[in-house]
Amino acid sequence: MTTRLTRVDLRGRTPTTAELRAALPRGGVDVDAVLDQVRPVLDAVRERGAAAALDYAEQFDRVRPAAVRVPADVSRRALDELDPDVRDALEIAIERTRVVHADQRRADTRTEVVPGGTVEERWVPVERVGLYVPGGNAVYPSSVVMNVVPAQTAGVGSLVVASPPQAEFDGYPHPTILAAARLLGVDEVWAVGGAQAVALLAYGDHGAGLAPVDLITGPGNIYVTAAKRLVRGLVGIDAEAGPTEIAILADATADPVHVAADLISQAEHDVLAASVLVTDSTELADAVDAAVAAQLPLTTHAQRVATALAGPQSGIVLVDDVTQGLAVVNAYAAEHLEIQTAEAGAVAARVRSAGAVFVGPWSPVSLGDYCAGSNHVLPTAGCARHSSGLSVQTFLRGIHVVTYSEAALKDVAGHVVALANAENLPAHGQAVRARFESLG
Ligand code: HSO
Ligand code: ZN
Repeated sequence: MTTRLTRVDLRGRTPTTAELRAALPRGGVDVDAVLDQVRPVLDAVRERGAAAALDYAEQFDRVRPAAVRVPADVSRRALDELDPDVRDALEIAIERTRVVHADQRRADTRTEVVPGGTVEERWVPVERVGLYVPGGNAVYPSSVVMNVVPAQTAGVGSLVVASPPQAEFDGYPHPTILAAARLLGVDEVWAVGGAQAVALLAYGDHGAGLAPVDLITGPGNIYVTAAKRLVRGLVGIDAEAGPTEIAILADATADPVHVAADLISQAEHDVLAASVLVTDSTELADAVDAAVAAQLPLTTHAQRVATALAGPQSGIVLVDDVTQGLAVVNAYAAEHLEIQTAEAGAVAARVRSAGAVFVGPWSPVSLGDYCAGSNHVLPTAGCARHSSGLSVQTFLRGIHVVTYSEAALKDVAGHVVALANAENLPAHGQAVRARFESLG
C-alpha cells in the first residue's frame, strides 16, 4: 500500500484562477456516460411504476422486498431495536441541526415601491419532497437528518424517503435508516434505490399509493445522479452530488496527525473521494505523509482509503504562503475546507468558495458530518463556486406578490409603454393603456 500523496508544487508561480483549476488535483465522474443506460429505467418506471422498480431491484441488486412501501411496524421495530447510543447520538444531531436550520428561515418581505405600489416576497414551502438516502459502501442515517430537518423547518408538508432495499433486512432499507426516519417523524419510506427510485419519486405510482413529488434531494451514486439530471424540470433537484472532497489549508502550526486523520476520514467514503492538503510547509507535508502511512494500516477500510488517496483527485499542493494557499482553495472550491493555520478565524474569513468551512484545530469535517448542527449535503466538484449546500432555502420558493393602485399604475404607465414598444411588444403597453382609455 503506497501512501505518499502526489505533490503539486506551485511555489514561486502566480497562476491565474483558470490555470490553478487545471493544475489542481480533481477527479470527476462522467454522468453523461450512463445517461443512455438510465433512460430505459426511467421509461419503464413511468409506464409500470413500482412494479418496474421491483423488477430492477431484483435484476441489479438481487433483492425483492415484500412491499415497496416499508410497513409501519417494520419502522417501529427498527426504532425500538436501535442501539441506545446511536439513538442518543441521532437525537443530539437532530437537535443541533434543528437549532441551526431554524435560524435560516427567511422572513417574508413587503416593499412599498411607491405610494400605492407594493411588492411582497412570500416564502412558500415546496408541497411534497422526496429524499433519497443511498445504500452502498456505508449506511447514512445522518443524511436522513440532513435532508429531513431543513425540509421540515421550511414547512414542507409531505415528505417521503426512498432508500435501496437490502437483502439482509428482508428487502427493506437498513434498519438504522428506518429508525432515523421514524425519529424525525417521517412515516412514508419506500424500499427503492438507484435510478428507479428517482423515477418513482418523480412520476409516482397512483396504484401503489405513491404520489409524485415536486422536489428530489439527497446524494446518490452515478445512476442516481444521472436520473436526477434526466427528471430535472419535471421535478426540482437539489444538486448533482459527486464523490466527497476534503481540502485542508494548513501551515507549520498544524498537527500532522490530525491533518492525516482528517484526510483519511473523507477518503473512507469512496475510492473516488478527494483528499487534498494545501500547505506552505514542506515539513508539514512530509509529516502528514508519514502520519498517513502510520494510520492507514490501522483503519478499517484501508484499501478503499489508500485507493482514494493514491487517485489523481487527491494530493498535496505546495504553496509559498497562506495567501497563495487561499487563492488555491478558492479556485478549488472544495465541498469541505478545513483551515488549520495560525489565526485560523481570520484566514477563514478570506475564503470565498467552499461548501462548508471548518475553522481551527477542533472543528474536523467529521464533526460537521454528524453533530455540528451544520448541513452535510454540500456542493461537490467545484460547484461551491456557484451553489450552496442544503438549507431551509432549498425547500422554499419565493413568490412575488404585486399590488398597485390605479394611481400608482397610471403614474408609471408611460414607462411600461415605452419599454413595451422598445421590445416591439405593443400589446404589452396596450394592456396598461386600455385601463385608462376605457376611463376616458
Ligand atoms: N462527508 C459526507 C457526509 C457523511 N459523512 C455522512 C459521514 N456520513 C458528505 O458531506
Ligand atoms: Zn463524511
